Amino acid sequence: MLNLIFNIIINPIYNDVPEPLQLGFQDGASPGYSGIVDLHDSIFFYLVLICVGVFWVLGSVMLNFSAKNNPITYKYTTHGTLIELIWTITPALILIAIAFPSFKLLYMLDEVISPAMTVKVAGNQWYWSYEYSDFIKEDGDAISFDSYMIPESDLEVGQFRLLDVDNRVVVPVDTHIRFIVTGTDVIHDFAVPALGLKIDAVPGRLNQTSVIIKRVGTFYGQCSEICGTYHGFMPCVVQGVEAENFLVWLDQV
Ligand SMILES: *[C@@H]1O[C@H](CO)[C@@H](O)[C@H](O)[C@H]1NC(C)=O
Ligand SMILES: [Cu+2]
Repeated sequence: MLNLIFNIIINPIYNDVPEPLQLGFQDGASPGYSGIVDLHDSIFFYLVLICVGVFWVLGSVMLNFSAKNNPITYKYTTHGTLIELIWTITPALILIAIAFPSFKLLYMLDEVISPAMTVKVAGNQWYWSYEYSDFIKEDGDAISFDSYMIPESDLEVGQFRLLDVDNRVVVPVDTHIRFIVTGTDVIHDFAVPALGLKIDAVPGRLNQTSVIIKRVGTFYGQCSEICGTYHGFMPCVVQGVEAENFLVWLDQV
C-alpha cells in the first residue's frame, strides 16, 4: 500500500524497480513470486507468535522474579517436566509447519514444465549476455547480444541509475520461458525480484529455471553473487511484452 502511494505521488510511471526507503516487496508478476510472498507472509505469522511469546515470558520473569518483588529464591525448583515438554514439542511442531510449505514451494519452483521457449543467460565480468537459441537469424546463428549497464553520464530522463541496460531481455508474457544460466569467468547470479527469479550462474555448469510472466512490464534485477569490482554495475533487465510485439522485436534484433 505504502509503495502504491509512493508510486502514484513520486513516480507515476509504472515500473518494477526498488524504491527509496522501500520496506515491502515489489509488485510481483509471476506465480512463483506470489508463492514466495505467500510463504513469507505465513512464516511471518509464526515470527510474530514466537516474538510475542518469548518477550511475554521474558518480561514476566523480569517483573515477577526481580529481587524486589521476589526476595526469596525458589532454590529447589530446578525443573518441571510438563513445561519442558511443552517448550520442546511446540517449537518442533512450528518448525514442521514452516518446513512443509517451504519445501513444497522450493520443489515447485525447481520444476521446469515444458517450456515454450528457452533463453540462455551467461554472466560475465561485468555484463550479461543472452542467447535465444530457438530463433535463428539468416546467417544461421542464434539471436544473441550483450547487455551492459548504462553509465550514469549517459542516462536519459526516465532511466534508472545502476539499473537500466542498453539491451533488455525481451520475452513474451503468458508464456512458459526457460532460462538456462551459466557463468563464463566467476560465479554471478541472475536475479529479478518481481519475477521471483534468482539463480546462480556458475562457470562450467548449467542451471535452469523457468518463469511465466503474468503482465506486460519491465522488470529490474541485479547480479546477486559478489563477482568482483563491478558487481554492482551489471543489472539484469527483463521486459515482458505481448506475443505480437515479441515477434516485432525478433524481427528488429
Ligand atoms: C545452480 O548451480 C549451483 C552449482 O551447480 C548450485 O549450487 C545451485 O544450487 C543451483 N541452483 C540455483 C537455483 O542457484
Ligand atoms: Cu555479481
